[in-house]
Amino acid sequence: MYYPPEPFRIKVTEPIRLIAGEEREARLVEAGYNVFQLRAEDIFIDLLTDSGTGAMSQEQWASLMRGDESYAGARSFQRLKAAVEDVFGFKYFVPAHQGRAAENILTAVLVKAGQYVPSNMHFDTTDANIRARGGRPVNLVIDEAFDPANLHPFKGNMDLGKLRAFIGKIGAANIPFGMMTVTNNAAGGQPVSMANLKAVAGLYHEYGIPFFIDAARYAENCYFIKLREKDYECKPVREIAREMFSYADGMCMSAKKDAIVNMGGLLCMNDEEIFENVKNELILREGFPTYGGLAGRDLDAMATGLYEGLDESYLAYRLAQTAYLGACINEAGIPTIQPIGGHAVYIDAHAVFPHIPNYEFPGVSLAVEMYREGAIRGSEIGSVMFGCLDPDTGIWHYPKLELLRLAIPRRTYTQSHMDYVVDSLAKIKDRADTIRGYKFTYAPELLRHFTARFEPL
Ligand code: P70
Repeated sequence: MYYPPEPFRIKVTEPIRLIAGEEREARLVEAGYNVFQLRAEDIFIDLLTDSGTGAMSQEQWASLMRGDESYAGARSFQRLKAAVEDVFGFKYFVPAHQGRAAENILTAVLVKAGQYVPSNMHFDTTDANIRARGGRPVNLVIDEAFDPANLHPFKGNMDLGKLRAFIGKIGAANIPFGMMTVTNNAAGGQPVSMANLKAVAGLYHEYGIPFFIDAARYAENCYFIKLREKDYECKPVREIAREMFSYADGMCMSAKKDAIVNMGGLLCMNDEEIFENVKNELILREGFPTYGGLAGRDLDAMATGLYEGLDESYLAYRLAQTAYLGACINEAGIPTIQPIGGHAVYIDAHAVFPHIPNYEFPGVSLAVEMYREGAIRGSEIGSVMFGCLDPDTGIWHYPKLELLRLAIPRRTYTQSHMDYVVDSLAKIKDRADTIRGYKFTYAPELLRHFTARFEPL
C-alpha cells in the first residue's frame, strides 16, 4: 500500500492526547452516545469531518495578516473576487460564512413551497435548507452508487434517464433549479464525470431550469476526472475546473473543504436578477455583500486557499492518503464503499454489524465503538442523518446505505495516525457480534445527527 510523502513539512504542532478507557466510557454517557456532543480535547484522532479542520499554509497565515477589515469594498474582498473570477468564471458572487449560509440565501431567493430540487444526492444541510423552505429535495444518482462493491469510476453521476422522467412527471415549472453535488458526499465522496455533468446541464437547460453546482469538493472531483476520464489526463486541473463551471449557471460552496479555510463559503451566479435578490437577502441575514458574514482576513485566506486546493501535487497526495486508509481498512477485512472516495473512507456499518437493523442505527454503534476503542471520532451517514418522514404518506424512509464516515482533515494527520485508526478498527471487528444497536432518547426534526441523544439497546 503506497503512502505518498506529504508535499509539505510541519512548522507548528497541536498536541493531542489519548485519555484512558474508563474516562472515555464516562464521556460517552455524558454525550448521550452522540459523538458530536463530545469535547474535542477528549478525542485522539478526529475524523468527524474534513470541514474547516484542515491545516492552513504559511501563505494563508500571511493572508490573515494582510486582511483588510473595512466594512465595505475591502482590499481582501477584491483579492477574493479576483480569485473567484479566475477559478470559477461566474459573473457575480457573494461570500457567505459557510456552505449552508450560501444554501440558505439561494433557497430563500429561489425555492417556493411544494417545489422540487433534483440533484445526484443532496448533502445534509442542502437537503434541510430546501425542506426548510417547504421544498422537496430529490436524489437521482445512478443505481451503482448504492452497491458498495461496485467499482464504477464515477459513482457520483446522475441517472439521466431518471432525471428526464422526473422532469417530465413534475414539470419544469415546479423545479426552481437543479443541482449536482461534486463529489457526492452522501454516498462515498464519489466523483461526477465531466461527460455526465455536461449532459445534466444540457438536460436542465433543455427545460429552462437553472443549474447550480454544490462545489464543496470540486477540486478533488476535478482531480478524479484527470485520473479517470478519457481526454483529461493531460489537462491542468485548473482548466478542468473552468470547464466544469462553464456548464453551470451558478454554484454554492462550503469553502471549509477544498478552499482549505476554517470558515467561509461562496455563492456564485451568472443571472443579474438572481444576484440582486441574493444581495438583498445576504444583507438581511449575513452582512454587506463585500464581506458576507466573514472577517476581511477570512476572505483573504480563502483567496489563497482556492489556489492551494487546486495544486496538483497537493491533490495527488490528498487522494492517495485517503486511498491508503481505505486499502488498509479493506485489508483488515472491513468492507467500505468502493472505490475509495476523495475526502473520506465510508465503512459499510451494516456489513460490520449485520445483526443491527437500520432502525437501531448500526452507524451509531460503529461511531461509539471507535471512540471506545481508540478515542477516534467518525460520523454516521445513515438513518440518523438521512432517515426521514415522508410528508405525503407519513411513512418513515431509511437511506439505502448505513455508513460510518472517516473524513480526513486536509494536511493534518500523517501515516502513523492512519495506521492507528486501522488497528483500532481491526479490534472492533474481532468483537463485532457482541455489539448492539441504539435508540433515540431525543431527536430534533431537521439535522438531527448534530444534537440527537441515544441509549444503548
Ligand atoms: C461534512 C460537512 C458540509 C457540506 C457538504 C456539501 C456537499 C454543503 C455542505 C455544508 C457537514 C458535516 C457532516 C458531518 C459532521 C460534521 C459536518 N458538509 N455541501 O463534513 O457546508 O458545513 O460549510 O455549512 O459536504 O461533510 P457547511
